[in-house]
Amino acid sequence: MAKVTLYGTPNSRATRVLWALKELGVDYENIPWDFRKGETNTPEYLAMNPMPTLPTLKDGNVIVHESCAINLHLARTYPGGNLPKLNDKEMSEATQWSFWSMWNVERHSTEIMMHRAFLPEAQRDPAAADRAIAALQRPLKAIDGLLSKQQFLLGDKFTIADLNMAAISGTLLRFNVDLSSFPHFKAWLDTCRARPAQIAAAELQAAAAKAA
Ligand SMILES: N[C@@H](CCC(=O)N[C@@H](CS)C(=O)NCC(=O)O)C(=O)O
Repeated sequence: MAKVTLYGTPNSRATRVLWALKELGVDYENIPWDFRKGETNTPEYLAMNPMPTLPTLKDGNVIVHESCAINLHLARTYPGGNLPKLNDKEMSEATQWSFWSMWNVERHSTEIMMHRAFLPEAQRDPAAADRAIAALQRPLKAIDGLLSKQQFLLGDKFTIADLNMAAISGTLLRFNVDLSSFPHFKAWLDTCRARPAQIAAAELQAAAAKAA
């Protein structure tokens, strides 16, 4: 029997969790429910996550939603595979960078994605995407500065902190956001996203998108 169950089509933020599961080598089952088909709007799903959003993870009697929180849970509970075991200080820092990424990067990258692709054409506002790109400049400058001094967010090793931030930052590549002013961030992002576990998760996402 699989150790954990991940609810969410790979064609969603569940991909982030698939990346972590593959890095850690945790045995999992994926139930590919899709919000686009109303599959998360059922009493069964809403009992696990009061929002009909993906993903959600069930690990024994622990149920966690929010992709970055799921990944931190997995890294803490199943250290191993390709990810180093973190001590308490490092886990606090990984939590910090995960929250940081959601507020400083994902908030804006989601806006870009909505206004460049996901909203019905009549509702898209190119100026909103431009404002989101402008808002990204300050956090990207900060993280570029940090990564000019060290290889990864916590120092010299790839950790769940890098995974969460690089998973979130993938949207910037997808929508061709100009990263030329942030060469250290771009190099770090390319390194993270070249990892075999990320490539495997991205393949699952592409297959799910194709089948949809
Ligand atoms: N911050 C949440 C975002 C969850 C989320 O919005 N997921 C999208 C799929 S990528 C969703 O389920 N959207 C459906 C909806 O908003 O109704 C996370 O990282 O897990």
